[in-house]
Amino acid sequence: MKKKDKSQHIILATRNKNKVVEIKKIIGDLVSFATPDRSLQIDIPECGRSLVENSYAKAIFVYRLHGLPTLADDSGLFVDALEGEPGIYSARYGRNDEERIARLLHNLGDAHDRRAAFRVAFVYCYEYGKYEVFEGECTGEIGHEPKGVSGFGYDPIFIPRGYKKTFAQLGPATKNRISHRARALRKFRKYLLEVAR
Ligand code: ITT
Repeated sequence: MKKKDKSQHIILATRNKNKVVEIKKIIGDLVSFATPDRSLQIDIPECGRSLVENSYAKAIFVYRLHGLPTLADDSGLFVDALEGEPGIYSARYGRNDEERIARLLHNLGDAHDRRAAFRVAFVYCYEYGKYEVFEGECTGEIGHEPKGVSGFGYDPIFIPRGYKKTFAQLGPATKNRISHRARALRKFRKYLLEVAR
């Protein structure tokens, strides 16, 4: 069982700088990540029917550009009372975070059932046609108004289970321990340590 050579870069197929920060924070001690501008300028269509399909599309697209091991992340917030919305459409729910949050709170109204889950699917493409999937989930509920300034996206309205504050109030140390992304990346870490060379 060999630890992955830290001098070998893994390309991160995302244009979301906040994701890059979180991923590096959670697993950056094990591998080095690169995010070349060339790939980030290309808008990869998310037309899959699941997080895994979208993540796979991003990973394979960027792998084809660089021919280097590539990790992609597709994530979303699934709200029970909205039948899973915005789900895989989380990024397209509005033009910016403010609009997306406002739309979600409007659609949810004063619903009593505010249960929700952040989900993520990472696809790691390490050779042409060869890939692994790592999924993570963090359950919780939707607050009544945005609170906190840390993190990104829907963090100001998501209260993880077992807590009374939103991800945006709890801050990066807590989020990066319990989040959907942290859970999935722990599986990726295990894979790199035990399986990958
Ligand atoms: P890439 O496709 O370039 O990776 P993106 O921001 O478009 O970046 P997604 O397609 O995965 O990412 O869309 C996910 C949406 O869910 C987007 O609006 C994010 O802000 C939001 N999101 C994902 N992870 C989140 C997290 O940990 N906290 C809050 N919001 C999150």
